Amino acid sequence: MVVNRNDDGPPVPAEGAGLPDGLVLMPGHFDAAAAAALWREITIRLEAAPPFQPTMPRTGRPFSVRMSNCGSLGWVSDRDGGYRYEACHPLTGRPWPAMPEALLDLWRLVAPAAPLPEACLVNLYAAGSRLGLHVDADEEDFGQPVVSVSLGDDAWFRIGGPGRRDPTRRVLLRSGDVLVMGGKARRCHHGIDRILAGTGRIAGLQGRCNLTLRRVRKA
Ligand code: MD6
Ligand code: FE
Repeated sequence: MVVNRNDDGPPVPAEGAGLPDGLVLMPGHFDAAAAAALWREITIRLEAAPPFQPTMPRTGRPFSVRMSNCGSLGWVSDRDGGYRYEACHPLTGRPWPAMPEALLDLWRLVAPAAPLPEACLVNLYAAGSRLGLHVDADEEDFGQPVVSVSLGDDAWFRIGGPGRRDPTRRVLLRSGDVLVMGGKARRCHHGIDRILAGTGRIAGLQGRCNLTLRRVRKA
């Protein structure tokens, strides 16, 4: 994994030590003020597109994470339709709110060659929420990275390999951190083991919010 402490330009890929190539962590890319400003942008959008609780395909089991989206496409899941991208909110039927400009700027910085993302998935974690190991696999274009921003409480992120049983390692994600999964890391299993409740310092954010930017359709 590359740990990028220099925010002057796009992250430079390098050989990782035990973590997949193409995984880049930019600790504190958003400072406290920028993280708080980004959260305010998200709260405005959550009023128009309220968080919903997705359910697993087939079983209908609810996720412990609540979700919403910004952008022209949003990730949704329910028992009958499964994992997919939709242009409208499943409950309101309205189009998703626009992507915050700060997130488009982030994408241009870390993925300057990539077409702009259509989707920003907003994941909201309460104290006991977790997200099981998964691969982001509902996009047409695996050639583009997934870029994530963490806000609020710290969380233990787990990442393995392309195989479900590959060995895993954990990485602490803190408020303001940016994590990029490109290259080989794009197809690696990952999830959230645990939220460290009460560690966040953003006004009006209890728990953790994670934003994942994805290019969904082939350009
Ligand atoms: C989370 N993140 O941090 C969950 N996926 O709450 C993800 O599932 C994720 O952080 C793809 C790329 C980066 C991520
Ligand atoms: Fe993911």
